Amino acid sequence: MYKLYTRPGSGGFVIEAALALANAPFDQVDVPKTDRPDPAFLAISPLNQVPVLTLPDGSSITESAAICILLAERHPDAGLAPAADAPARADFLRWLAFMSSVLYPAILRFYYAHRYTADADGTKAVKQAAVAEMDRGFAVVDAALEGRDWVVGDRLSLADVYLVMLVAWHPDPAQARAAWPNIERIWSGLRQHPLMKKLNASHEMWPA
Ligand SMILES: N[C@@H](CCC(=O)N[C@@H](CS)C(=O)NCC(=O)O)C(=O)O
Repeated sequence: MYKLYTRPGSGGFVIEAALALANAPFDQVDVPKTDRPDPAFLAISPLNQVPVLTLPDGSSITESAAICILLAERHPDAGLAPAADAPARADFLRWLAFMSSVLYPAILRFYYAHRYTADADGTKAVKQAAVAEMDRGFAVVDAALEGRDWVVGDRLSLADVYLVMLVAWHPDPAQARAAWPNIERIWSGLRQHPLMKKLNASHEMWPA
């Protein structure tokens, strides 16, 4: 049985979605936000971050993109990602890596701005730069989605769920929806998806 360490409104959103889409039972542990983390949690998540997935063999894995890829590999019938030999596989890997290495860190710089400056008055500038960088990244994704129904291939994959999770964290979601119509097309579809609605009820990623 899997065990997912998560928190409402966190990157655990996409992992919960993956496990649900794969019909994989899991225990859920909500990890409180604290500056005094439990040493047992630090042993599996040295940066004190969620999500963390403990696998049935007892080992644990951090990094949302890696967890998505692993779950897609372990549950091939769920169609969480294009198969390893499918034409859309390269796009899946590309965009998942882009989102986790460009967009997610920019979002973190906004919400944890104090970590990115030694200047007590510097957080405003860090936040401004973080928004500019996330906007640059979302614009790249939006341009790539022109004329597309899904981020990769011709069906829902974890790349769509990951993208929607990230854009929902944009500090100005209304501006995001207006600025990136191709992302908004996918997001508006997923806002009607029964599983996303269910997850949103606990994660409150966007207004119901
Ligand atoms: N690179 C990690 C980032 C995970 C991350 O930053 N998680 C946030 C919640 S969305 C967190 O736990 N932050 C707490 C902290 O950094 O103190 C991933 O992709 O999973």
